[in-house]
Amino acid sequence: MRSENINHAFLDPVVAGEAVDVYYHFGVASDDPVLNDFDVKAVILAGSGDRIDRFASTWSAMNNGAAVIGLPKEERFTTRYCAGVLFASHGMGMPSASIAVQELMRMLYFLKRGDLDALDEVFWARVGTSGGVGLEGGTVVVTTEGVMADLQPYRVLNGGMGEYWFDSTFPTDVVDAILAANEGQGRRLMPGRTVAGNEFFLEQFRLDGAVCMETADTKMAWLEWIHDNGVRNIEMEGAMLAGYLNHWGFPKFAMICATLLNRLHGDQVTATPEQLHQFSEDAGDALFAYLRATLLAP
Ligand code: R2B
Ligand code: URA
Repeated sequence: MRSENINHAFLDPVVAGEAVDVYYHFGVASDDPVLNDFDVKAVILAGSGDRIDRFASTWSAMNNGAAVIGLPKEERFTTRYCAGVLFASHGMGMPSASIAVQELMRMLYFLKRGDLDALDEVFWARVGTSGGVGLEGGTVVVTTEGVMADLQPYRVLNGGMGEYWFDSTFPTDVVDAILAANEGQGRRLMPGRTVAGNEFFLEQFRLDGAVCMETADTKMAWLEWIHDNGVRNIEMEGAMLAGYLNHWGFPKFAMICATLLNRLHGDQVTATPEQLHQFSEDAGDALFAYLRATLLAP
C-alpha cells in the first residue's frame, strides 16, 4: 500500500473507535454489527444488482452453501457478503462507480483495522459488459490498461483546478493468472486495453444517440485509432477503478468484461436475450475460474 496516499486523517480515528464512518450509499456504518461477519478476501463489483445476487448465489454453491449476508439498503447499490467475498453493484458510469469504490475502500480499511499488509491481500475485480473493438460479441476481455476516450489515463479536476492523473494500468500478473485459470475451458478470453467512456453514446462515438456529435467517418476514425492503439473494448468504469486502486497501491485487481457487439460493425446492441445471458455468464465464469484457483485452492 502507498500509505502516503491513504486519507489517514479521516480513516484512522474510525479504526481507533473515535469516530464512526457512514457508508451512506450502502446504508451501513462502521459501528453496525453486520460488518463483524465480513472477513473480506475479495471485492467483486458488477454494474447491476441482479448480477450481484446471482454471483453471491454461485459463490455460496461453490462454498458448500455458505450463508449470504445482504446489506438492507438497496436503493443505490446491492451488496452481498458470502464466504470471504464482498459482492457489490456500482451502477453505470464512473460517477456512480466511484462512489461505490470510495466507500468500499473506506469500509475495507476499517474492516482490516488499517493493516496495510492485510489490505494488500485483498483482490478486487469488476465483471461487466462492453462493446468490442474488432471482436465479435461473446469475447471476454481481461483489461491490461484502462484509458479514457482520448487514450489518456483517468483524471479528475482537483483543488487548483488542475487535473490529477491517475495510473490506470491493471497488474499484469493478475491478467496472466486469469487467462491461465481459464485455459482450455471453451471460453474466448483475450487481454487488451479498455476505453472507459464518460457516456454510452457521445464518449463512445455512437451515431444512435438522441444527441450525436459524430459522422460515420469520425466514428470509424476514432474506432480505428483506438484499435490501432491496442484497445479491444469500451465500457464505462475501468479507468477510474484502476486509478483509485493503484492510488492506494492495491496489488491485485482486474476487470473482466464480455463484449456484447463489435463496434466496428455497428452501435446498437441487437444480441438476443439468450445471447446476452450467455455473454454475461462467460465473463462471470471467467472470474469464478480465477477465484476457484486462488481462494479455493487447497
Ligand atoms: C458497461 O455497460 C454499461 C452500459 O450499458 C456500463 O456500466 C458499462 O461499463
Ligand atoms: N457497455 C458499454 O459501455 N458499451 C457498449 O457498447 C456495450 C456495453
